[in-house]
Amino acid sequence: MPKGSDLMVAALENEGVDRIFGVPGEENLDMVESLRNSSIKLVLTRHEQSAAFMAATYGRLTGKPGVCLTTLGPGALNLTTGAAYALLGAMPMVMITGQKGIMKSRQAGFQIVDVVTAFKPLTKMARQIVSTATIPTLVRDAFRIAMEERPGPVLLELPEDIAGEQAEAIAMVPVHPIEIPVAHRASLDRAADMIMKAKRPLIMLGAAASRPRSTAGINGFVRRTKIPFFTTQMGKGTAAGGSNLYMGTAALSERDYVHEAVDRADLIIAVGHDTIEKPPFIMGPKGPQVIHVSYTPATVEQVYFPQCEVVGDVGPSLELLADRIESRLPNAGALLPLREGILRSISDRNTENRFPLTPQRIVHDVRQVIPEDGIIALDNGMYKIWFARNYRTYVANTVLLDNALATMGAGLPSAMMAAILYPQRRVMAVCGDGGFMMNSQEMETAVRLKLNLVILILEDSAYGMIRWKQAVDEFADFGLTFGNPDFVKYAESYGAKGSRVTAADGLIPALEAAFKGGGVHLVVVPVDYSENIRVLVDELRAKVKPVVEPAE
Ligand SMILES: Cc1ncc(C[n+]2csc(CCOP(=O)(O)OP(=O)(O)O)c2C)c(N)n1
Ligand SMILES: [Mg+2]
Repeated sequence: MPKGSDLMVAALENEGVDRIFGVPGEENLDMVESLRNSSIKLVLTRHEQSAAFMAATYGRLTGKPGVCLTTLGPGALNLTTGAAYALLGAMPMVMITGQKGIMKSRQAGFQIVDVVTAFKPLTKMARQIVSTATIPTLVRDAFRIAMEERPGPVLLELPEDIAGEQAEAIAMVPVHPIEIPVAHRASLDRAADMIMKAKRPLIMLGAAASRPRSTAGINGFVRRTKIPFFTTQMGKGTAAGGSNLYMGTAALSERDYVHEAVDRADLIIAVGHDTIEKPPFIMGPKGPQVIHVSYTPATVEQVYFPQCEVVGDVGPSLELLADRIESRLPNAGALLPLREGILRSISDRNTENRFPLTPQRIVHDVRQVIPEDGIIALDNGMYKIWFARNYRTYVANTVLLDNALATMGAGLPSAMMAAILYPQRRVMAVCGDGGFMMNSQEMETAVRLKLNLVILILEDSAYGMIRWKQAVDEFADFGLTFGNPDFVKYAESYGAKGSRVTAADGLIPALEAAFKGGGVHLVVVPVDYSENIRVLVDELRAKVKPVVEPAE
């Protein structure tokens, strides 16, 4: 006779789960035993937060929920940041947490936290399993909810006594693919009409454009309409073939070079924009009209209120839209003449020989050693703006950054997940010295899993981004610097390799050697952040004047 945890594991196998990330507690021991006898691998991490970041990234990259496992109370609560990361980032994830028995209370209140309630605002669904008979349906429903648009995290709490209880053998619920309707004909006609009338159209590719199912249709749309496009930070790389139409990435909300095109556009076709991202541009009463094309309707925000919507499966809907407008757009390329100037300004001084290295030089050099399909996973810090702005991408999901929760600490775990899924590609984590230390213990996991992974640490001995904001806002330089361990020795103590860049032309050879050597290799590069103020404040203020005054 199976027990509850056997049914749980069978239900997970039924969903095609191959790995579970986490840190078990004693309440999960039935579950661990059932996993031992299953096809599913248990991947231990050194903190539950990284297990959640890894599971969420699995969901982001595959479209299927990643799964993580923790004990009750303290273990479960360590998932909160990961849950928020998946919720804001629209990444499908299933969290399974333990709990004390619910039929008897032999330890009174020890370690008991109302986890289900705590996770309500952080998930699409949070449920306690109260009977073995409901396990197959609850698991199937959890996966459906996690995967469905807009994807996100769900939590199932499996109490110890339900996990250990003898159960009837119950049939699993068959899995069927998620069907998303295509946009309505009337909305496609309305959008086609607006695009054909536009004098200076521009496409924007946003976060939902990066969903694994979106990208083929998007490429076709850009190629067939020949309308130039820009991307949000999380939409980078989604139009591969059309990169000669690429106008830039909006890493700032206004007054960057790319906004010269945005401000002049009279129509923006926003594909997959999700307003959890820091605004890529700010809509105002006089600015461009916006057509919102996505899986779900636009949330109306002060800075985003599209005049037309095309809601449905993005790829096929865009195909139908392209059918209506292809070869009927005399003004498609109206904004293209701005392209060269924008891209030239962005790549200004990116081979400068200064040491410590400038952020522009670091982005430039990283691009040289990462092939088109190579993946960089960024943590959160000042360099994220530079990578979003300056790093050219050709393939969807080759820059994994978080412009949603924008949490520190996810860079290394998300890179590890990418390295597990794509062992044949070059994968690199890019972290600040602050963010890296928030989950650096996962170096051990990466070494244990024998991953091929390069970790680049930008060292400024500070929470640089906040220090920059402090300076921009004219506060005194105070309270944001720290000391670091010797990162090379730190890497070596985990059985990884480490190297330090000591000259401006040392980064490319260090990264090449790290990739060629294989295994886990940490490279430290000192960064000169004086460029933050020089470029992102002074230069942009002087050179880029807003064409349209944004709304307050
Ligand atoms: C978990 C978390 N804590 C705090 C912040 C606020 N924050 C954003 S960037 C940053 C500094 C990052 O420092 P570091 O990783 O060294 O990168 P740097 O900006 O120095 O390159 C901080 C504290 C955050 N986003 N996430
Ligand atoms: Mg730093």
